[in-house]
Amino acid sequence: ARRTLRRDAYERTQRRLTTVVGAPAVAPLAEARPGTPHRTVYDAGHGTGLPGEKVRGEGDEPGRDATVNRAYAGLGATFELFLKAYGRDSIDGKGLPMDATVHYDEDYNNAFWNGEQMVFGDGDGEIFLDFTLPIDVIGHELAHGVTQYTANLDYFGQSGALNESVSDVFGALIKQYSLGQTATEADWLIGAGLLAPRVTGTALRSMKAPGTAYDDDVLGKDPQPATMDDYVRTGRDNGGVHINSGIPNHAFYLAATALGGHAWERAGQVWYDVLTGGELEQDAQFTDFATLTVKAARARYGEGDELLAVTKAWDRVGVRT
Ligand code: ASN
Ligand code: ZN
Repeated sequence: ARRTLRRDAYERTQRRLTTVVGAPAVAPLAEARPGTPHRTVYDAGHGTGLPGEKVRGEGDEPGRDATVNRAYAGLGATFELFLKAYGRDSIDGKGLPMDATVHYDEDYNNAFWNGEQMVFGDGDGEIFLDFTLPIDVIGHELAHGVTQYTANLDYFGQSGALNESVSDVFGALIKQYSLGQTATEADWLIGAGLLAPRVTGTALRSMKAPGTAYDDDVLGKDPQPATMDDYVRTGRDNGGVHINSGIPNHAFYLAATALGGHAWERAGQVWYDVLTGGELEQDAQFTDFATLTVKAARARYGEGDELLAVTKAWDRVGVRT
């Protein structure tokens, strides 16, 4: 019964969050010099007031709180990938200051982008640990900000699953970039190290093998499909945005590993071009996104390996291009 209660509370949180994630942005004024991050980390002290007390600003030395230091480093790694790989200056492309609040609420089992800033819970220690532990989770939440300022994909159904997938793609790339990993060296997991020891699983999601990240009494089985054959029709989770994201996630994994080398360079560039190119509609479906990746691969790299890898990847997950 306790487990059921905990799971219900978790799902209520998830439902509440999805409304928060869709909130419109109010952009703070940019203060950083072009090409440098402007990070601020706040501590909510286990309350829900945002942003909380400022505990580390840009250029400040690390303090005693490892959660604060991880959030600061994760914001920096995200800023660096977008700048060095794609020439993008922060979340909005115009040097937007990056704010994060840690120690949000008590036993809070999530992290989210609220339209303006990052928020991280500490986890309850029974299902989840501290949400700043996986750098790809930090990257995932910040990538929601990038999507909001670019394609602004509607957070429902297939466009919502694309919104989720784009966050997983760039989250994974931020981890790979910060570790200097190639596509074949990477684990392609989202949230490795986040599950509490008693949970049977490796991560929140797997881009390599969607549906295999966990299988557990409390969390249930990872519901993600890898291909359109297993597409899940549901009204929950905004129409399965965290579920069907497995399909575009797996397509990216297939394209990136077929190409080899650093996934942020060619596969990542193609996905970035689609996200920011102005042709992706807010209500885009999988096939719309897939078609644009083919177009973007051809535009940037011509009739070569990139075009072939991208086309084959979508074909293998059953999405028409
Ligand atoms: N951490 C979740 C996400 O970024 C929050 C949510 O359920 N919307 O997708
Ligand atoms: Zn997300």
